[in-house]
Amino acid sequence: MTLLQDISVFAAQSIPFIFPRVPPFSSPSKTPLIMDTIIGSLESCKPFDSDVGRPPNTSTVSTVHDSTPSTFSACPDSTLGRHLARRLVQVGVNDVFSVPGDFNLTLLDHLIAEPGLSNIGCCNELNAGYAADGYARVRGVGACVVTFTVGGLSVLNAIAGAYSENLPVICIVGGPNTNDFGTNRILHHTIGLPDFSQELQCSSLLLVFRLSNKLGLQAAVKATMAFLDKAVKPVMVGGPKLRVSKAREAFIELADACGYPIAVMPSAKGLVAEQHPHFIGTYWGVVSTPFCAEIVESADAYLFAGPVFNDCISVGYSLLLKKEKAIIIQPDRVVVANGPAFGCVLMKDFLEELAKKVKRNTTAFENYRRISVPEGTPLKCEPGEPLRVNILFQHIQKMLSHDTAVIAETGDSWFNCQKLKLPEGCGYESQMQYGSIGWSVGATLGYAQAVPDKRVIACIGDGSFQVTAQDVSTMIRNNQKSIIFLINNGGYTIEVEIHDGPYNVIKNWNYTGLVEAIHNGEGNCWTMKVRCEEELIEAIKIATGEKKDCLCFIEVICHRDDTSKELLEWGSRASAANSRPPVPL
Ligand SMILES: Cc1ncc(C[n+]2csc(CCOP(=O)(O)OP(=O)(O)O)c2C)c(N)n1
Ligand SMILES: [Mg+2]
Repeated sequence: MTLLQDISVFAAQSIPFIFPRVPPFSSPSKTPLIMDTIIGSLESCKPFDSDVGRPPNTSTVSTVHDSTPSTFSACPDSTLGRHLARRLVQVGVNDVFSVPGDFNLTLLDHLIAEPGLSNIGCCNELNAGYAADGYARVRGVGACVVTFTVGGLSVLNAIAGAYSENLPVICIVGGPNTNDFGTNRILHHTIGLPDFSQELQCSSLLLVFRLSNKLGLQAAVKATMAFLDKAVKPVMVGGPKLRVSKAREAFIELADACGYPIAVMPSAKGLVAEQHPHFIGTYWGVVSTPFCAEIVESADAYLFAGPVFNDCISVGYSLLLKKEKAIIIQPDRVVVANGPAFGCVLMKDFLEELAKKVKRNTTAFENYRRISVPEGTPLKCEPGEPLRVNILFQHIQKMLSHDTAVIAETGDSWFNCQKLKLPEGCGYESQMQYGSIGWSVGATLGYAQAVPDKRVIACIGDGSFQVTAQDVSTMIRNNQKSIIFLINNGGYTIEVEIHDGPYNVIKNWNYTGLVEAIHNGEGNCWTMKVRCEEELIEAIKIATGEKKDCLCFIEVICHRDDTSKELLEWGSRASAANSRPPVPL
């Protein structure tokens, strides 16, 4: 009992550490590089306390406002927890994803007492973090609450993922009682060292207030115009940093004004409306939408807004792009044709200014229209024939509308979902920069919580699902009605196509059985196993008909080698890049 009381006092006094974004990881050392012009190329303490196990100094342990800054003590019942709860609502958070622990329990009391804030208890911290990530993608901000160290370190992978995709996720981690700092006391949930500084370091805030430098902006626009006006067949490509730059509309404004064809990088799918009359698909080298790479790579000027050319998106560094032909626009910087770079220029301002002045040039789009041919006849399975992945996605395509959103997990789902044509207003999310398998389960939970009116359609491989499956429970508990397509191909197929070995085979689970066990008769959940096209049609009919208000889990059984053509192509190139001989020391 004493222990419990002590713990509750600790929790009452815990000052949560908040880190809207984890601080930047140390930047890679700047090794001199050989000058290269190919984009995405290879080169490129208080006094020591000697009393063993002595209770904390009880004279200073009392109520929350004893330990809160003076700004909070003006009102006798103000607490840091209450303040946090209000601020969360004010910034747009109505649901916090949490796992309770003795360092955050009292904080949770404050959060649940706040009108407009709901606590969504998750099965583990990793999923709580992924859920906050999914929530932030639609709401602009998401939040999770976890306990000290055991929770904080578990959630870290999700926070790193959100950081890598520039998503504002607020992670509140219960911390030790302020009386314990610098005392050399050893607390539970630590690795047995009296050093709490790791999480403190993570709590340092990164506040950057930015405005474009007017002269820099004008100079950047002038240099870009001079370059683009000379071009014969320029194109535009949207990258993932369009989101953090809040420049999606400005990108379309420019597209409307200039008449260039517009493509997106795979990591930016969903950020640019695909119904735009000049939209030509996803650009990622040899695995692009048909006729898209041909137009982009043959252009004499390409404007990339917010690109990230990592190894995966550059398809093992095989893009045929030249820096001298590129305008690269980053959130606060513009580089023109590998020449002048203009700092302190915000992407949104730059695109808006350029839209006002750019000359219209539809040559590349007309070329695209001339060379592209319509897609072939739709595929059909023979009666009872094992279901093929191509057919599965043909049916998923028909489910998409303004009222749906697609969540694509790492794996072959990346490639299959990439080919879906998004109707107006249909959401699309994937985690292509960080690519941590299991992300989609938490992200589906968070996304659906953020936009209850949309039906989330999640495409998740069996290997990924095994990482984070538990939080289907939280979806059911919160009456969510997402549709999960669990693609059971018996293993890590994407890895198979890069480099195969026995480690890519996983234990087969009875996935519908697992979800039924989680469901356990409480809440609305419906499951079905599907082996052929007829069963798939039936499953989709039920999921979108009589079970439309239900969490629907459809396990699709596919052949281990049934992959998208794009994965095969991408896998060979990723493999070639991975198997380069080591650099001699
Ligand atoms: C946390 C984490 N661990 C390991 C990996 C490496 N990895 C990438 S994809 C993948 C397999 C995914 O398999 P599955 O979800 O079944 O998708 P499939 O390719 O079969 O469609 C693995 C293990 C990773 N990306 N993230
Ligand atoms: Mg698999």
